[in-house]
Amino acid sequence: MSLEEALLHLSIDGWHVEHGVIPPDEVEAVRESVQTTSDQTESPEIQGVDAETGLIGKDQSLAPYLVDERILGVAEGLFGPHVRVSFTTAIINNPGNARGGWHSDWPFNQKNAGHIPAPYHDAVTHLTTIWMLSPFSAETGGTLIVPGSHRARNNPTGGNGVDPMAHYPTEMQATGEAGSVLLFDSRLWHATATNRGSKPRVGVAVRFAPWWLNVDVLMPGSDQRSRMVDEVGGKEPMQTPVPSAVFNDLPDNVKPLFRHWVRD
Ligand SMILES: O=C(O)CCC(=O)C(=O)O
Repeated sequence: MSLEEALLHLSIDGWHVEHGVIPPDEVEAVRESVQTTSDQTESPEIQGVDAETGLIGKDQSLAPYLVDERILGVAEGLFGPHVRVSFTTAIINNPGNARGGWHSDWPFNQKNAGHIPAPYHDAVTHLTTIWMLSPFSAETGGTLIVPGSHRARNNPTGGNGVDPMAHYPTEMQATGEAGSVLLFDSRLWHATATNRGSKPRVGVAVRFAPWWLNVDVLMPGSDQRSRMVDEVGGKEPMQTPVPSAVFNDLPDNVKPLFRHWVRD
């Protein structure tokens, strides 16, 4: 699929799967590395799901693939040449994990301290990509999505009348073989599905932000985070900084995506 077609799908449907981004003979090594790095911390929100935040500072196995034109080209097509990565989070859905609630991602999740209040504007502002390091299928728990929901001005985290835990009539699952990437407008309603297979479903969420979107609230110790989260007991995901030693070893074409997050 051409870049133009991918951007069209994203604008109309709110999501798109790009197949074969990580070659089949390389994806196994990335999956093993990410699984080894993940310290099996269960997400406080969803039983059976392990989440490793700030992954790039701990594991760089995915780094060379992030600049693939089929992914970075979309991010730059939406946000211009100074696009930045805002989150890298390993997500491991262990067999039998609970189903999660419908939500839009940061900064549209109305339960986070850092959110754009609903009714929010109708413009693409943040891009979520989920890298499938093992097969995503109906059985293994391919991400649940509601196509077209990115155009709504609110989502089920904001009390919009949709029960976050109920099946939605037009829901479907995004599927793909290992090495594929699910891309979606971060406003798209989505949810964790139950893994009914026998092996962990391994993914990495990499989110992209335009240069003009303030991501400081995600940085531990930042003044923005202090005033919006720490001082008022707010809830907000956190992304640990990238140490300069790690940053210096990243491929040169990957560095621009992370230079704003380097701290020692
Ligand atoms: O792992 C999935 O399929 C969904 C993850 C998710 O909902 C999220 O990262 O916001």
